[in-house]
Amino acid sequence: MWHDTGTSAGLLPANPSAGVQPAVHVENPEAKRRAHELIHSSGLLAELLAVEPRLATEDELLRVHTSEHVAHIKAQSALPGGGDAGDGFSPVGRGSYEIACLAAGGLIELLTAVAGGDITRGYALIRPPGHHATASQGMGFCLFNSIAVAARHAQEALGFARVAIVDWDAHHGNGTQSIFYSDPSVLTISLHQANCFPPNSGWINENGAGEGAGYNINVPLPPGSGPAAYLHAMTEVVVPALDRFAPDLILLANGYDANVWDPLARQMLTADTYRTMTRQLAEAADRLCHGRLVAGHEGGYTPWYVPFCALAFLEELAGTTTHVTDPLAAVAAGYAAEPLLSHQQAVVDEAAQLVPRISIPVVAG
Ligand code: 3YP
Ligand code: ZN
Repeated sequence: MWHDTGTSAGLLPANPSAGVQPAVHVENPEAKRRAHELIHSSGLLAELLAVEPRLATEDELLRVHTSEHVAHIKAQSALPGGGDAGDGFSPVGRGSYEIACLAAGGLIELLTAVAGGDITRGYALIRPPGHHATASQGMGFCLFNSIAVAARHAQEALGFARVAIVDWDAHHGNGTQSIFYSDPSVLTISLHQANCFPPNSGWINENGAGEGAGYNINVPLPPGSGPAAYLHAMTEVVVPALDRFAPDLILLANGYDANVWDPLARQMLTADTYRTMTRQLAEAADRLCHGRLVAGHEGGYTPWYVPFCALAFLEELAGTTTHVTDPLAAVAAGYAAEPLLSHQQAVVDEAAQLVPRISIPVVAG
């Protein structure tokens, strides 16, 4: 929570002489801190095993990132006023290099606990987010691609051959896609709002290349997609793809910015949708990989609703419930009841046609 994104105007750098008044950056601790406090005050935290994070080492980052990118973040982070990760609106606060290392290292430590058999499922409530960061550039508030660093660590240090990464953040997981685009040993699947962020990224025809052809799937859902569209995508694309791939581990890039009140996307999910999607993933993990399902936090910018989405997610992940129910469910009921519309179904059904391209890959080496 000490990753300092500073005073900006929403997602823009403040610029008083151009009329852009300083305010708080949209990627700030509030939604995450309130999620943690609800997980605590609901009593759920007391039922969980806490895993202490550590800094990811430079060598661990270098499994995914270029040395130039790591050096850039380190240098920006050493400046008294911080700097930027690469695109002009992804602030690197003073000391954010170490905090980004802690985010990636938190996922690594969770995986270590999973590999050691202490736990089968875990959630790293981390920031900064990571799924937009490519090998050589930070963007979209992301410095290092924590979920990608975790996937490589799972393979190279912990002996998991096949890793599936599911990304249901409202924005395209472009960084993760690009890092594993030619690699059939890491299946990447992103559900997102079509053409939201990054612009012109995340189309169905981005399906992997070379040896990795078929091992990247995008489901670019139309703006306005709600529970029906997302659950159709889970049932018709994500779960069948996981079944064909038979991963040794499922990682989840878990953003809550497809929630109905998020300012940075136009989707309509509720806390209950996250609960249902989590159950689907957990059942797949139970069936395919001894229950191993590890999530890292990504986006989600509604401080008064993200906590209820995160609680629903974590209750379901832990296989329990608390006395706290979503107090906004009744308000969202109309949006949530939106039926599957034909233009949403068409996208999902087109993506579903890619699933048979997946088989259990034989990876040399
Ligand atoms: C980055 C600039 C405009 C949208 C924003 C998206 C950040 C995010 O939550 N990515 O998953
Ligand atoms: Zn997002």
